[in-house]
Amino acid sequence: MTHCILIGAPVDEGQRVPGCMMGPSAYRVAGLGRVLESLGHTVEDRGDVAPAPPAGETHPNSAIHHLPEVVAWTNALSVAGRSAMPDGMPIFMGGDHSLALGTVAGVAAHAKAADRPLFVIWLDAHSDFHTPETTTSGNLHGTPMAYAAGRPGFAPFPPFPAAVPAENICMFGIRSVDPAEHRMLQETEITVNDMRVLDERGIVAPLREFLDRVRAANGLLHVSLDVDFLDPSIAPAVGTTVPGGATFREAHLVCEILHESGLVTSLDLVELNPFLDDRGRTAKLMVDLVGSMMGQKVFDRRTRSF
Ligand code: 6HN
Ligand code: MN
Ligand code: MN
Ligand code: MN
Repeated sequence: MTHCILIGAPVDEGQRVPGCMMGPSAYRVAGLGRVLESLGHTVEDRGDVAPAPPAGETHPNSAIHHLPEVVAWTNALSVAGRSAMPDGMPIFMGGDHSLALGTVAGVAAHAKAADRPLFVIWLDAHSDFHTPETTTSGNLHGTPMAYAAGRPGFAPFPPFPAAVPAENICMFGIRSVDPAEHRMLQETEITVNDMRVLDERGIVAPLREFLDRVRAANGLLHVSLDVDFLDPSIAPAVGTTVPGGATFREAHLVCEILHESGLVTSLDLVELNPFLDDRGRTAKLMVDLVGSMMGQKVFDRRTRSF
């Protein structure tokens, strides 16, 4: 039994398709709390985080938009994440992926204080490995993984509390990487399980290899689940669809194996844009995936939602 702490992060400023701010409401409507309770967990909804007023930071890269807003979210979510960690498992309901600038920072601050290594699994079509200096879209949702890995070039963001070592980062489902991200990733030891790797090896072996490392190190494990990890045919409600994503069963299998591992200590649900959804289908699928990650079994669908 886990104490699940729902934290709404209605962040919309890290990209340009309005609607992600409705994500936390969609997860509540789709029954995220009810599904977790039906699986025997306790649920505490801490409501939506409210950032401080933006402070007016600027950056020489003129492509960047909403920098002060995203910095304010980063500070507020870092505090919310750090303070939730000792109490249970925070589930951050996004909100676009720029929220992970804050959530991973908060979790990393907790890990440092607890003297435990932090591991991150990034389930996404994208590597999100830009820095504010390299982004050409100016959309800061393309940067959180680089921030957590301790890449330079993140001023005026607060210094990342304790960089996550490259060996502790594993990406899954990748199929859209910009040239600058590719160059920077090649300088690191980050494991990039792109769709080609998953086509060839399947999900199970690469995931178990990573989870074995987490277990051996007695690590904390942060899961960042971007809706566009999923194939757009099953998850249309996202502004950055990329064909060739994870299937329904591949995604559930990842979540089921994560559950079996017993290692997950925090979770981001990001990029859901309910305005683009088809009768709540994507929101319901995301809730069902959290169910699998928290113990729902194929032959025990007490809370099957569709
Ligand atoms: N996401 N690499 C592209 C960009 O604009 O930097 C896409 C980023 C997508 C962000 O997946 O959260
Ligand atoms: Mn705006
Ligand atoms: Mn992402
Ligand atoms: Mn993505």
